[in-house]
Amino acid sequence: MTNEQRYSDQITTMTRDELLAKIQTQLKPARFAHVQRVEATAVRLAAKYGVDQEKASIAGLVHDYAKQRPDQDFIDAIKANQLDPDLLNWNNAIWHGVVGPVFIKAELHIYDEEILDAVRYHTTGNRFMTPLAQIIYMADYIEPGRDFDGVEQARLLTDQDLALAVAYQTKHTLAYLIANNQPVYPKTLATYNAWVPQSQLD
Ligand code: DGI
Ligand code: FE
Ligand code: FE
Repeated sequence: MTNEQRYSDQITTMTRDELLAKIQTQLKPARFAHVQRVEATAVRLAAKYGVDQEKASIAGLVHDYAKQRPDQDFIDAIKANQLDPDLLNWNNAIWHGVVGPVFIKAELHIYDEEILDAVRYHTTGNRFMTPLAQIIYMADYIEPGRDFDGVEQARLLTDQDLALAVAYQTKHTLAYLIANNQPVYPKTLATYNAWVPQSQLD
């Protein structure tokens, strides 16, 4: 996507440049570079899988918009918007996705529910994910800056079978959390149950 690119007024009146500038005020350079790599990866996957490339661009750019906010912002937002009170028992790892759309709506004026759901589910996944949400979930995991055991397999699967790739990430994230004695957010477990047992994963 070129920098001058205009988005459909249905989603935002900002150009891509204007959106990037707003995101840059919220993120340190390394995180800002990450969201641009997720965008590029998501747009490529959108073209491959017949998904709206503009939504993939915007969702990729905004998916970590709230990642570097203070905890108190999330606590205030959970209370003010009467979100599930159980969220208060979690932390930034969960909040930046689930609560991120509160800030994306208020500050970026982006209201497209498919984009916002892709942000909500980008960390934990969800039982139901549109192809756009699956693409953001995978693009975040496989963008070229990622380097972990299994990332090459995840990249191959993402190009072959999106749902199988979602299952792969979900299984490996849950295994990682368990291996590290981390608490498992209920939606992460629900994603596992919805995507992994009936998949053709090895
Ligand atoms: O924001 P990013 O670093 O780009 O990536 P992310 O949003 O996918 O993941 C943020 C972190 O969240 C990652 O270290 C894994 C962690 N995570 C995912 N599901 C769960 C979780 N952490 C806990 N405690 N519980 C979960 O269910
Ligand atoms: Fe994230
Ligand atoms: Fe991310």
